[in-house]
Amino acid sequence: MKTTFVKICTVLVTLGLVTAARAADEHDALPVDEAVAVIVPTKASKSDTAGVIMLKQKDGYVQVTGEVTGLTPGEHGFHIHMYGDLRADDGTSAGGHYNPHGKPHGGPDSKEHHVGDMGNIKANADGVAKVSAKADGNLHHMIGRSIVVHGGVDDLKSQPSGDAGPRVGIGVIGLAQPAPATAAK
Ligand SMILES: [Cu+2]
Ligand SMILES: [Zn+2]
Repeated sequence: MKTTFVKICTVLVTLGLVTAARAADEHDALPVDEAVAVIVPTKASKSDTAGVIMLKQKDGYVQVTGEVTGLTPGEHGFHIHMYGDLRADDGTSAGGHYNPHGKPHGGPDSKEHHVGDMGNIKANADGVAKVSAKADGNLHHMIGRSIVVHGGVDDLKSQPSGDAGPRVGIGVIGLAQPAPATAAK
């Protein structure tokens, strides 16, 4: 009797594991081709930072494009941060740079750097920065994290985050609607 019970339990556990594994496979198979982060000012910055950043999965990397406005002219640190958590007024609830491989901070062209290290974006005299950056890896793993724009320049070497100053803009990376919403009225 006891043996039968153990056998049944083993079968049930195995079934459970198989089901879980299948669910994980299906989850991984979900196509995540395009994501969007709508940048809003952090409350603490009292800035007008705003923007829309698109993230597209390419072969082995993620292409990051868009525009950020309301910046002071010059360079601003631009990163993917760990969490899509906007609870703190100063953006610190987004955590540190997205760094799944435990690397030191650097620039996108440094030999070693965080996956989230996209260097700086450069605002013109009108405070507008065109964004054209790259992040290594898989867009799927960036969903639910955030993009942060800093008040200062990322020096691409200071640890742990390039001494880029306060977080002035932040946006959660979310799935983009596949067909762009064209003037839905
Ligand atoms: Cu940052
Ligand atoms: Zn970094």
